[in-house]
Amino acid sequence: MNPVTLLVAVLSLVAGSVEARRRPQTVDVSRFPNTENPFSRTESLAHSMEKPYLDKNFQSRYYDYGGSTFIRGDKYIRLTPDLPDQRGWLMSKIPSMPDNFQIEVEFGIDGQGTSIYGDGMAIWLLNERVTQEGPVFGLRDNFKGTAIFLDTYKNNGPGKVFPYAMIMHGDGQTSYDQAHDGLANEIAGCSVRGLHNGREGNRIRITYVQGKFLSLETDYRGKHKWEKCFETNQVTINKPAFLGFSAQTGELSEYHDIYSIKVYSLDNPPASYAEVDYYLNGNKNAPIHESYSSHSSSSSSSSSSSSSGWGSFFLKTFLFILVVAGGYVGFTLYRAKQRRERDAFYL
Ligand SMILES: [Ca+2]
Repeated sequence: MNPVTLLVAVLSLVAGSVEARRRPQTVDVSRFPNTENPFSRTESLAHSMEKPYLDKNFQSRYYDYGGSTFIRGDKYIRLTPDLPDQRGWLMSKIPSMPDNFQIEVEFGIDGQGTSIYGDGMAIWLLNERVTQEGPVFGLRDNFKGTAIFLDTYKNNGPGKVFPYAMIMHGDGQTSYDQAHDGLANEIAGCSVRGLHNGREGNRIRITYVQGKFLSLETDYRGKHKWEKCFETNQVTINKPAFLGFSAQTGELSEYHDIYSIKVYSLDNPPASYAEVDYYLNGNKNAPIHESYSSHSSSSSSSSSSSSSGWGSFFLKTFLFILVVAGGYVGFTLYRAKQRRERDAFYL
């Protein structure tokens, strides 16, 4: 192709992409018109636990608990006290997790130890019901299902700041990588520094939408602001799924308390974490993604994200033209050289 023709073709392609970029790529603000309850969240009472946790016969209809766990109806579900070598668990009796869900857990992890403490807490979505104590945050190893670990003690996690949250999928045979804080099977994770503190109001939220994503958010130290720890599309929650919680201490200790568990089904689920951040957290600078409908967005977020988008777009276009121009000069020089050589040959 003639280099000039090539350049013209490239410029028209660039012009075409300008038109494409004008279409909204922000979270579509018209996708969930019900702003009060955008994803049609419905609480699943069969999974929720709130004070006083137990009925008048001191039973829970939907959960079993064991090991070091004890429940004070006016205060907490204490998975472990701040004592060494404790293992405790709480496990749902019913495997019917909704297809798309949010789990919100309010909890507290603290104790006498101010700089070293351990070992941490786990949230389980298990394909088989496990009520057996063991070395993986209080529950037995070789689990089948998905686990999120809030690891407060660094065994050997180079480069990581602890406490550290991570997600792992267990196939029933793979062991938790105890020596390296789960590194061998970590799908996603983040540092949750500051999570070890005694205040009520520490929360985590897990959002799962089948075939789309799973995200973990935290809100601690009384900030009342959800922050993303991670999102991943590498996790599938298989069924049956028993929701469980467990914790353990070793030589070092801390208490692990749960104040409340709330599980919601998302009947009109978000398609991405960006939609959670936009609709539930009110983060109008949520990461942008392709719009789902032809409605155009006129919110301030679209103008702010598109203006930053324009900056990078012009930079990219400039670099692209530079490369094409460079190629053209190179090609011209090459042709001139060839011509000189040919002329030299014929002389
Ligand atoms: Ca650890």
